[in-house]
Amino acid sequence: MSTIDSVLTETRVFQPPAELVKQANISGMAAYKALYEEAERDFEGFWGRLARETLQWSKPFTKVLDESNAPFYKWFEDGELNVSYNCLDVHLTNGNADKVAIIFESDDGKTTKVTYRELHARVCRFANGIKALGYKKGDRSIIYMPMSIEAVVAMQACARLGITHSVVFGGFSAKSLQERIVDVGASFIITADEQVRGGRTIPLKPAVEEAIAMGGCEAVKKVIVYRRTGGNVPWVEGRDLWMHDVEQGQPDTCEPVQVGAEHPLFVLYTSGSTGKPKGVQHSSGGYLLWAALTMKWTFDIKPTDVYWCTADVGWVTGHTYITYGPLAVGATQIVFEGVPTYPNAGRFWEIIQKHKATIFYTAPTAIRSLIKAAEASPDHHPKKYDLSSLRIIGSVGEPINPEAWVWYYTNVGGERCPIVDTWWQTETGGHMITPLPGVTGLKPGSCTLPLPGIFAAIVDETGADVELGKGGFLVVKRPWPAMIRTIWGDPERFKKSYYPEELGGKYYLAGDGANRDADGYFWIMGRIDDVLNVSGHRLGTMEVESALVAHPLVAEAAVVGRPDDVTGEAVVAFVVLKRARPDDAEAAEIAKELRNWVAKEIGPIAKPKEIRFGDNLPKTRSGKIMRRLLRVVAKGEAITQDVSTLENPAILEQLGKAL
Ligand code: 7RM
Repeated sequence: MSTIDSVLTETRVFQPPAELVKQANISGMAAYKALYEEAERDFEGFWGRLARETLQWSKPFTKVLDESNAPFYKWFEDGELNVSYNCLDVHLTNGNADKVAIIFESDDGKTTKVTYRELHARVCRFANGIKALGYKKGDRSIIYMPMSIEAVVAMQACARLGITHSVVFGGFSAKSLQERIVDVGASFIITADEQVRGGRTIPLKPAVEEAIAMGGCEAVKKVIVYRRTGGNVPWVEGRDLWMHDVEQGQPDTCEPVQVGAEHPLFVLYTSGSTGKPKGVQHSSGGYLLWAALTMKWTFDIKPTDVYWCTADVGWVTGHTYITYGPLAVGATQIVFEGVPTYPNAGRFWEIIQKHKATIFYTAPTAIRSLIKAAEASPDHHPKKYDLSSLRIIGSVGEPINPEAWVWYYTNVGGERCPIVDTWWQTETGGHMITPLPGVTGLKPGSCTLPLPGIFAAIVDETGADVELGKGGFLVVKRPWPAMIRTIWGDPERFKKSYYPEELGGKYYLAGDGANRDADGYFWIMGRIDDVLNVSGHRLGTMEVESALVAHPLVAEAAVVGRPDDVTGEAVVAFVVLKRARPDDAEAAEIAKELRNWVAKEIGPIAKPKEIRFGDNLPKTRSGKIMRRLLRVVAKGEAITQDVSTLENPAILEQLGKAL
């Protein structure tokens, strides 16, 4: 990641093309400022107006915001709506019925298209089937599926019935899956037999089986399986059902269940600074409002756009910018099953060319890996493809380094597409700080300015504003409709994590360090807590440590992040075994074993890139592990910090050498 100094001396500003400004949904700086000022002048009036204009309410709300039990804010509380109705039914009568909703591009390059009318019918049939099994509003489901039309159908069908879904990324292990099933109290699971990525099949149903066998999942009475490959998978008669059988014979209309605006649409688990992932609970009304609005504002979505977000529905980006936002605004979108490098590193560019995508949204880690790949195989360089359909490109998940930004801007965007570098989090529900394509002059590496209604600021450890140019904690001073409502089952942890007393308990603490330059532009510096960002995925260092110490050989472990050219950060683990420190040959063997162990405990994304063994870990006299020093050691740098508080300074040398 760039240092504060290097980013703040970046002087290039890339202005949006006049053509784009002219037609933009928010056109020009004056229009942006007018909206921002409207929110400042009349906060509730602003949000109330947008909520009425953007969504269809079966029962209108009479009050916009209830702050009486802050930070448990309530938005549009007495209003009622159905999220799936707002994503599907509305398009049956507004001219979008025969418009393509999803262009599905399978791993092996086959295309399947569904219109809004067809998607509506599929969601209704599946929802009717779920209802026939006895599930209803208030129940929770786990969705563990590959990227597919069926995953969107599953999520939308739950939303239609008021069932709170919790999607678990298909790359998470059975153990991670089990923890989420138990924590959210799921009574059924929707999964697939296998997923297909990069020409390989990866089992999903067997992981569900394994998860259930771990115990605590007694509430799960049905497992619904989408048949993706037809591969042989374990089957429990009476409990397991094929998705197509559940849909079979069901009518293709299904009365949407109206829910209060605060009804939990979903719970999505994300890493925090302790070992246990947090179940981030989102609302129905405020969340959907922001999903739809940011599609219009950030992506400037228009009826003729072909939009493509490369995220997986297992992450929040896939929730807001695949399953909900694009459908709420009636967009045509691409859903991609595969990986950026299969069958070759030109896959993304080929898909853009094939479907004439106009908006493309991906992660810096993908861009960085494709830069490397394009250098290695020039045939798959974006310049070899016709990407002239693109008009806006986006970035999400981690800070984008200026070099990658310029490559993306030049080679993918053809120097004509604004890059929307969107800063946001699982907890924020949608974009928070981002350029607007028809408004903002771009500086490579900066997410620029907050959206209208978002009162982002940088404060010191007492909660006081810092001056421009002085780094600090990124906070949001006022609530916003799509914000996290609570941590599922743990309101205390919600308060402590996001509204800490130290900051007066009034501001939302994002957990990122940030800086602002003289133009007021935000520059995100990365996490201030023990959360790593590996390939745009959040990973708690404690989570990986807990996994490591659960291995019978391991006495103690400390995990830190190390900057990495492709993945942004890489996991480095320092491990003390219960037996003597292994010699080199043995170390390689045990390291392999531990990496596989972590993949089994959490998922392959959490595998340490490097494991170093020591007789001990650097600790203070009071026994605290000095991760700050381990970060330096992991980078292979010499320690220049004061180590006088260390109990055992000699250990640093041993860990530094142990490669
Ligand atoms: C959407 C998502 C959130 C964390 C966040 C940041 C980092 C995300 C950007 C970014 C700099 C960006 N949700 N982050 N986007 N940092 N610039 N445009 O990623 O919950 O998984 O992660 O990701 O540290 O706190 S997330």
